[in-house]
Amino acid sequence: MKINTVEFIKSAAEFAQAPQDGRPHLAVAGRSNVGKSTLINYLLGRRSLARTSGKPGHTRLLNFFLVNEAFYLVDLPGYGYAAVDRQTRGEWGPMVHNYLEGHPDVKALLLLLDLRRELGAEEARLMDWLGKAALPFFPVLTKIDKLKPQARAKKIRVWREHLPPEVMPGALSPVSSLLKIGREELWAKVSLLLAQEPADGES
Ligand SMILES: Nc1nc2c(ncn2[C@@H]2O[C@H](COP(=O)(O)OP(=O)(O)O)[C@@H](O)[C@H]2O)c(=O)[nH]1
Ligand SMILES: [Mg+2]
Repeated sequence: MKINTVEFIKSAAEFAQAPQDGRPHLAVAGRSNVGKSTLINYLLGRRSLARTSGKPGHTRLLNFFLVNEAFYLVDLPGYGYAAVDRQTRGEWGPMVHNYLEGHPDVKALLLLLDLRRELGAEEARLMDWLGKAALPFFPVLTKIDKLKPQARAKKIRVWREHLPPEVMPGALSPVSSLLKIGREELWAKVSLLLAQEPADGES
């Protein structure tokens, strides 16, 4: 994907503040520290557009980036999937949930998973909920540079085996924002969902 323009549009604390102009949204979700902001910078070819931080829980807002004036890439708060866990209470939990479920332009979600971890109960619940909400999602394994090639390949196989059956084996995208691996493959998977005719009468 060629990135011609990227514009930070806004941070929203509420669903109602999200841009809604007919352009598709691609949301990026995952635990704090999984590498969401770093991946967004890598995907967009910008060094520090989305704020990155080693501190967990840094981002608590929905951050909207307009790409090529065609679609929004949305940096969700960490633990975004806690929104679907009724046991979890949090200020931004319901916000993410409402946004993903209620916004008409949300087309797909990148669900980031740290290669070195294992599928957690929250992620399994989130995938289940996304399936019920009929929201397509793409699992992305982050930080693959953290393991040496042999261990990495083994771990990727384990992830493939543990993902829910409705997730196609080819849907899993291993990436390293650090070593710059996986960008074009990931864009190729999601770009069809983001392709659309320009909206009528738009300025
Ligand atoms: N080794 C390595 N570290 C990464 C990678 N992506 C992110 N990180 C580091 O992981 C930490 C958390 O990243 P960040 O993007 O802020 O995560 P977020 O909380 O999900 O937005 C930062 O210290 C990043 O430098 C990667 O591909 N490889
Ligand atoms: Mg972040």
